[in-house]
Amino acid sequence: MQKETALSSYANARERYAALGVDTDAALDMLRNIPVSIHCWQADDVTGFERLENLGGGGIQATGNHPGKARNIDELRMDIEKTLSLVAGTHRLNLHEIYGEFGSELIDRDQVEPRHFGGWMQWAKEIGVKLDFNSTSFGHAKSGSLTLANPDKAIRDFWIEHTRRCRRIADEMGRFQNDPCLMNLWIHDGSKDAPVNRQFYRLLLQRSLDEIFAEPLPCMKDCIESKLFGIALESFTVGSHDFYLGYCVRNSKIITLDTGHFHPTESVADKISAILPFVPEIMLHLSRPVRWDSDHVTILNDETAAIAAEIVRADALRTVHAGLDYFDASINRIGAYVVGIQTVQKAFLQALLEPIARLREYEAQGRLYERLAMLEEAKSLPWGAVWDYFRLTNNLPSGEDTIKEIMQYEQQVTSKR
Ligand code: RNT
Ligand code: ZN
Repeated sequence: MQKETALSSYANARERYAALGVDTDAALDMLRNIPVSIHCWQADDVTGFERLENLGGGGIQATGNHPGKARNIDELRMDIEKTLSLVAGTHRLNLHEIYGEFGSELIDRDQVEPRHFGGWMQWAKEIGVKLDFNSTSFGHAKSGSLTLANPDKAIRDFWIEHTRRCRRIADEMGRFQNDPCLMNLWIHDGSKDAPVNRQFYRLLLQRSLDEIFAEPLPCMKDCIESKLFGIALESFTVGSHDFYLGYCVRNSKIITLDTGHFHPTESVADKISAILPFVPEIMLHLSRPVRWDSDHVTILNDETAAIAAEIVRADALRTVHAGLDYFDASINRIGAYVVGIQTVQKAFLQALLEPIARLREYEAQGRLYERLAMLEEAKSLPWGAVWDYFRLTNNLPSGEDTIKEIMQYEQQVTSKR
């Protein structure tokens, strides 16, 4: 697209929005400051760099065999740098424990230390990215179907030790980057068939969490993520939404809402204002469930747009954090990243451009037809011109050229792996 065309389209859009009381320049300033926590595991299909045998499993699975997945830390960093060069704004990188720099050492999960992430911290600082973190309890000989809720004390203790160590690593990251590291805890614990001791496992999990969180760590924040069910664990999930919602409310922990972890007709957007009064913060794993928790690339669908709108309407940009969580191995992985990140940004842009003052006025006055009609009008306002201008002013290629650049990177780099 010609620069002049983009500029004049923006000037028109700006005027249209101004007539509705919306300041497009202010919206763009805000958009630039919304970080997306980018999940490191799309780059290599959730493989990681452990020397231990990676067993897969744990209720999650990347499907597809598109060539070019990152095979080592250098390739993964290179792919993340390429991704970041194609998006505007300052973002975060969300690492899993299995992505540590273990070299040729056989480091079991209960032996992991902050030093295994020293290189990551240094690199992240150099490229101006903050880190988030996750403990990893899936894909390990001691995982089975139960980890922190395992009746076998030795196994439970192994995972408690792992998670405690991960919290210390997150704390080191937070201190190093002078910004709290958000550490997510997700475990797959559950069972294929219906158990008769549901409460027993939940009490075990509650006790394990209490032990894990006993150590105060000032530079990290705990987030806990529920799940509906995992593959081969269809009948019972110990860490269900209700369980963690209760746990987070009682213990002031951050709840992670993954858009793939609810019944298909449930709205995660609606949960935000319902939960926010009772928890300190919310972490989001934005994903796209197709029929089930399939971890497809996040796209600009009704759910993503509604979530961004809810956050903006609730004035919760500081307390609700946007992160990505999907792993599609069937397409270009850098492209998958860029689509997801830009989707989140587009959703926030639409939300920031909403003529909210006017809509609220209609609602307060009971002018319900006008509210409905204005919401529908807003959908076809020229937000695309504002988005193009955002790309232009951040020195990014146009949408079409972004696709070309990603294909070029595939030809020159990833296809040769
Ligand atoms: C799994 C959870 C979890 C994982 C990552 C890899 O269903 O969504 O967040 O995707 O920890
Ligand atoms: Zn998730």
